[in-house]
This record gives sequence, C-alpha cells and structure tokens, in this order.
Amino acid sequence: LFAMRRRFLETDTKSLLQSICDHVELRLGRSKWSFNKEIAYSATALSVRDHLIELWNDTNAYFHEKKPKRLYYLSIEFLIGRLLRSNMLSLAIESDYTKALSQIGLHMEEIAEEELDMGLGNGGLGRLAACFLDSMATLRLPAWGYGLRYQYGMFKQRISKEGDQVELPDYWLENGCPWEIKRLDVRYTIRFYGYVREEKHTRSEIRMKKGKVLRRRGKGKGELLPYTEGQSFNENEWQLLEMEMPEEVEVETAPTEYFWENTEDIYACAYDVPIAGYHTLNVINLRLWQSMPKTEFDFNSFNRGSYDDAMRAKQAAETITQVLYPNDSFDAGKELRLKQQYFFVSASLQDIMRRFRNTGMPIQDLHKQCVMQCNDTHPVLAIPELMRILLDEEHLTFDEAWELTQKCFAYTNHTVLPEALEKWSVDLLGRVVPRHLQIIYQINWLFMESVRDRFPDDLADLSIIEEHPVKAIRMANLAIVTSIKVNGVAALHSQLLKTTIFRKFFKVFPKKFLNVTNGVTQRRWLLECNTPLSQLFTSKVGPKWATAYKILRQIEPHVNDAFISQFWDTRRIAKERLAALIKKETGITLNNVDEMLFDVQVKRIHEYKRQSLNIVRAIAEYLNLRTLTPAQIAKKCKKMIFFAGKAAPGYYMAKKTIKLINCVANVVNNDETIGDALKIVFLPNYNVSSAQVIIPAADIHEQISTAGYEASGTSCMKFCMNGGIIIGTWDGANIEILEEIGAEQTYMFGLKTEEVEEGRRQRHAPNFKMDSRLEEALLAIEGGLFGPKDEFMAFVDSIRHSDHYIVANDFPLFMAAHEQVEKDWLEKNSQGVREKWGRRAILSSIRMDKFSSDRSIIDYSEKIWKIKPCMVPAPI
Ligand code: DL6
Repeated sequence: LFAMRRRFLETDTKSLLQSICDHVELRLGRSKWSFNKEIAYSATALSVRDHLIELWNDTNAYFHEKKPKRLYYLSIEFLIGRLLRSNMLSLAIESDYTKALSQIGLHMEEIAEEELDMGLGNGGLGRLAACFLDSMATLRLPAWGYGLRYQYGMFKQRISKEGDQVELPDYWLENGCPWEIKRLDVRYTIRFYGYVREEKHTRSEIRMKKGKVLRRRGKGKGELLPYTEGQSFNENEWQLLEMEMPEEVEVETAPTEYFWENTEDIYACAYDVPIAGYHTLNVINLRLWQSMPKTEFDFNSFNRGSYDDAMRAKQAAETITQVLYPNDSFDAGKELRLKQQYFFVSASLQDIMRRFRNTGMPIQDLHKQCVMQCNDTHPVLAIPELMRILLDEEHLTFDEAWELTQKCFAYTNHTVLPEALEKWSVDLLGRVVPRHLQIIYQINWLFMESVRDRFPDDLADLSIIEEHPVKAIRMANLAIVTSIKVNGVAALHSQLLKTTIFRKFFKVFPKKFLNVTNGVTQRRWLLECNTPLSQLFTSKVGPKWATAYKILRQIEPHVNDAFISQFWDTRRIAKERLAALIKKETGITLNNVDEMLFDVQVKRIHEYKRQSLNIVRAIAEYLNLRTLTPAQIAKKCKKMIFFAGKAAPGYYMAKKTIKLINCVANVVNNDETIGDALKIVFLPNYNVSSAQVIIPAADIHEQISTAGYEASGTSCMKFCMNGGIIIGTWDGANIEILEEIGAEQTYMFGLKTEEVEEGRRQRHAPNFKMDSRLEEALLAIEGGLFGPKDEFMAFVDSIRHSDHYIVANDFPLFMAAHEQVEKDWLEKNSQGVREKWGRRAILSSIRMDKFSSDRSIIDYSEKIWKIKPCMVPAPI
C-alpha cells in the first residue's frame, strides 16, 4: 500500500527542486538564485512537510470516520531531536531529496546539520515519549501525543575554561520550526485562581415527622414542649408522647452546582507536529500547547501611558510555556510549574472532550473512545480536571463521574527516587485550582471509606493527602487510585514498585500493577544514526528489520570472519565521525581510533548514575599509567573515556562532578608521559543529535547505577543495538538485556539490589577497608593534582563518608571488570582482527528485538489501552 501511495507523491528530481525553490522564494521570501544552507534546510524541510501534511490530513480524516478507540499520550516532555532525516526515511524519499539537492550543489548531510534540535525534554521520559510516538505511528495506532511548546527547551550546556557547566538558553525557534503547524482555529481558555461558589438548589417544605414531645398534665393541660433525648422532667407534671409533628425542612431540588469564578484566564493555542510512521500512510499528531494572553494588553493602562502595566498580564500569560524546567526530578513547590501542568492538562482535555462530543456518543461511553496514558505524574491533574468537566459541565453525579474517570487513565512510573515523587501543597493547589482541590478531597474521602475496614493500619500511607510536614497532595497516590493500570518501565523496577514505594497500594490493588519494559525506536537509533551498520545488516537480511527487529536474529548464521571485518569497517567510520565532533567541540585530537577503545558514559549527571565511580576509576587508571615505563605503556590498551550529560542547574554535586571530569581530562590529556594511552573527554551539550553520533561509536558503554536506582535506562538499549558492549550493574533494563543477548556479551559487576542495604552497613563498619587504588585516587584529588582541592571537597567527602551510592563497595569489582575489558580488547586473531569482540558486538545488536519500542507499544496496546491498529488505506 505504501508503495502504491508513493506513486501519488511527486518525487522526481525536477518536482522536488521546484518545490524547494518555491519554498525559498514564496514562503521564506528569499531569492531562489542565492540562498545559504540555513534557508536550504528550511525550504527542504517545508517541502518534505508538504508530503507529510497530506498524509496527516488523510490519517486524521480516517480516524474521524472510523471512530476507533484512541490513545492520548500525555507527556509534559517530548525530546524529539531533529526531524528532517527521520521524516525522509519514513516517507522513503531521502535518496530523492539527496539527489535533488546535489543537483544544485548542496549536500544533504550539511543541510541536515542546520536543523536545531527540538529539545522539549530533559532526557529519560521525554525521549521515551518521542520513541513511543514513532512506534505508535508505525504500528498505525489511533494515537495522539499532547505536550507543551516551550519557547526555550533544554538549556545549552557550555563548559567554562575552569571546567564548570555554564547554562545558556536554548531558543530553538530561532529560525522558526518548519515542522509545526500553528492552529489558529484550535484554542481554549484556561482558568487559574479565583474561588468556587456553591449554588445549592433547595426549597423549604413542611413535613410531618414522628417525634417525642412532653404534654402538660393537670393545670395548663395540653401544652406541648419539644423533648430532647435524655432530658429529665417531672413525670407528675409532664407526659412523654410520640406523635406526628410538622417540621420545616430544606429539600434539594437539584444537585449542588459549583461555579469556579473570578478566575484569571489565558488561552492555550495549538501547534501540531505531524509524526510519520515508517513506510506507512499513517501520520499521527503531536499537539503542543503554547500559552497566550486573552487580551493583547490592558487598554486602560496603555491609554494612561503606563506601558509596563499594560504589558504585564500579557507577559505573565506567555511565561507559562516559556521555558522547560531543567530538572529530571521534582521541582518542589514552584507555582509556575504547577500552572504549566494544569495549563497542559486543561487544554488537552478540552480538546479530547471536544473530539469526543463530536462523535455524538453518550458521555457514559467516554472510556470506549479514549484512554489517556500519564507519562509520570506531571499530567495527573488531568484526573480532577476530567472529574470537573463531568460534574460541572456534563452534570453527572459524583459517583457516575468517578466511575467513568477510573476507566480513562493509566499511569507510568519512571523512578523510585522518593524526591522525584510529586507533591503539591494544599495551600498552593487550592489557590491555583480551587475546584480541583475540592474534587481531590472528595475522591480521597471515597477512597479512604473503601479501604478503611480492610487496611486500617495503612490509611495514612494510602491517603492522597499527606498531613506532615505540610498538608500536601500526593500525585502518585491520586494516579494509582484512579488508574486502570500502573506500570513500571523494567522488570526489576516494576517489582520494586510493588515491594517498596507502592507496596501498600499493591496490597489494595494487586491486579493494577504490571511491567512494560521500555524500548527505543530502531528507526532513529540504528537505521538513521548508523547508516553503515544498517546497510551491512540489510545486505544480509533485507530491509524489513526496520519494522520487525526480530529479523536481525537471522544474521546469526552469517557472522563469519568476513562479516566481522565488515562490522569493524562500520565501527571505524562511526569512530572517525565522533573523533571529528570531539575535535570540533573540544579541540582534543584522537589518533588511530581503530586501536583506541571508546569507553562511553552518556546520561544526565546524577549521583545514583555514578559518573563519580567512573571518574575515580579513570583517575586510578591514570595513576597506574604514571607508574609504568614507556615500553609497558606501549603494550597497554589505548582508550578514550568519554563523558557527556547535563546537570540540573541547582544540583551542586552533579555540577562538581562535571568540573572534576573536565579538570582530570585537562591533566591527563596534557601529560606527555602517557602519550595516547589514555584520553578523557567531556563533550558539552549532550542532546539527541550528538547522541546519534556518539552511540554508534562506542566499543563499551557504562551503565553503572547503584542497583535498584535506575528505573530502566534507555541509552543501554541504543548502545547495544549499535553493537556497543555493556559494562553494567544489576540494575534497570541491564538485567533483561543480559537475558536476551547472553551473559558472554556483557560485563556485569557490583552489588545486587538486595545486597545494597547490607553493603551500606559493611561500608560503615569500622573494619571496612577502602580499595587502595580508590584511596590513592581520592588522595590525588585532595592533594590538588587536578586543581584546587577545595573545589572537590564535597565530591571526595561524599565517597569517603556518606557514600550513599556505595561507590567504595563497587569500586574493586568495577576495576576488575575493566581489567577484563582491556584484556579482551587486546585479543586479536591471526589476521589481526578483534574477532571475538566483533562477534560479541554483532550478537549484542541482533538480539535486541525485545528493546524495540514497537514491542513496548504493542504491550501497552494489548495490556493497558486495549486499542487496535487503524490503518489508512491507499487512495484509489
Ligand atoms: O522510563 C524512561 C526513563 C528511564 O529509562 C530512566 O531509568 C529514568 O531515570 C527516567 N526518569 C526520568 C525522570 N523521572 N522522573 N520523574 O526521566 O525515565
């Protein structure tokens, strides 16, 4: 069908050139006779977008007609990266455009480099969301993504001369974004603050009611007095009677109505980004919301000449989606962050409800038409927002609304770190969205009633409201109570949810919890980022693995010497590409990359991810090299230890770790006595685009978090797909990767999750002996070898004293694993080829089918969303 549809697209060179030049001239207003690469990129992207829009419209129309149950993926972050090449690959038009551009002297690779990353996410869950959209479109699922259009994405990271991280704003819209379509016709009012006015609908009625009265005996006989239970009276004077008496009562004529009033209102405006499925006609939508003022400015102030005042409200409205919060754990108490979250869910739900109402189906069928997946707790205000809509707009009773809402949401947890579990103070939430606070209280009351008898001892932990130290709403509790299903993102993580942070909920809802192991799209993370390796694979088993990863397993019988040599050729290309990037960004030269082991750790800088362990290991290796003779050094394995990643701007220890890495690199790279035996590189500004260059070049990759702390990890999957050998702890998805690719393809080390507590105890026992190489590394830092020791005191202390992440326990095991790595790297066959290593790298890659996001999305669809593909047919 795709091939059929392709015939309708004009992709001959002449048409493509015409289209590009038209965009240069008519859309971008430049001369088609002379334009720079930036304009060439924009025009090419707009031309590709023309193809997309056609398919995107067809897809939307088809979904509208067929009315399938739809999945809405709610994520406050989407870390998309670049789109030009991935869209061209999906539409199978890359070679056509490459040819067309070459006719006017332009190289596709250079043009593609002009694209600024769409960096609307921090890392983990945002990049996962982007991979998931790719798979949803490719699997032809009736799904949409909803997110925020931050004007400033993830900050740009620079490294100062002193080695510190410097954060610069990322204005990714600098040259406009050709992929998005501004939808002037789609906008909603979003309300904040104000108060809730209750309107009770009652009338007074006189009703006869049986009651007790006192009637006087004797003198004044017959006088009546009301009697209250237990009241004493003189029985000689009064007689107690039961009789029918009139009573004035308030009768409810209609349910109480709640009016959220005196609110501050702004608009949410939609920007749509078409997401192409791979070789299919389905193109789905990512709808991003941007905040706008409802009135451009305050005329009264303007007329009075107070221009600042006139603009204030406009600026306040625009601030909401101005900038992405650069934290991957929770931003406690930030009012603007709460407003972002509510803005996001309110706009998305209004849009979803409008679409649902257009189907004409009764509101009771809402769950048959839509299911919403909350990517972490950031979108969980969608729950009280849907309740508000059902109660205050659809006029359902609370019970009806609650029953329906519980059928519409599912929740994914991405971390067991307690500091990342969102809580909003009742004060703040009640001020920003007062109606929602009322609803949350009522939900909690119903929930508490339902568990009070069965779990009397657990009520305080189960409650959605936390009482101490301040009254706060626990967003994860609200999500779990409401959701159809709650999932973790790797087998170990899902198990830990049930046994640690959510164990009380697991007792209440044992069937709600399940695992869906993460995955990544092989289209971006192999096909697009590693053309030589992809072509090698395709040459053996054809191209279908791009949508059916399992096919790559058929390569196994072809893995002979010749194939392994070809694999190393692809690796050399990737390493040269990375070496060129390193040279450009840091000035560091890497020689003879073929011989050099590329040892890579890229991810957010975080104590639990233990870049600390890796840098003290690098120092230990350096100190050892300094004790060797030149002849001994010449025999050693040459290696580059490579780091990249951003630290949250307020995360002191993470920023010190970056500084230490840079300072160590500076000393090591300039030490002529060790020659090329060791290079240390910190590449600034890690993002999706640089990841696409780094990942294919890694010989080994470090996945070394403290066991039990990394929910899943996804870079481990991308590296393995590209034939990188994993060195890792028994954590997150590492464990499942080992099960799939075989232990021989991995270097696993370190304490297991269940050993960590005991490890900590031993670590702090008086007889704990720190490994002498670690001791020397710490002494070298303290002695000022890498710069003023005061700079790194906190870093050293964290390992010497608290060592919460058990660096000292795992250090000797890590060193031993690396000794084995070096030994294996030096092993070559009689033809001088790293045959064994090459075989292991290839097996790693071709056995990774479980970690394709296609598998993850199929799991979600079948186990949680209960949605089916809705494939757009070819035009007749
Ligand atoms: O599930 C995606 C990704 C996991 O692979 C990582 O292990 C996990 O750290 C990351 N978490 C986040 C932020 N967590 N919170 N909140 O991105 O999710």
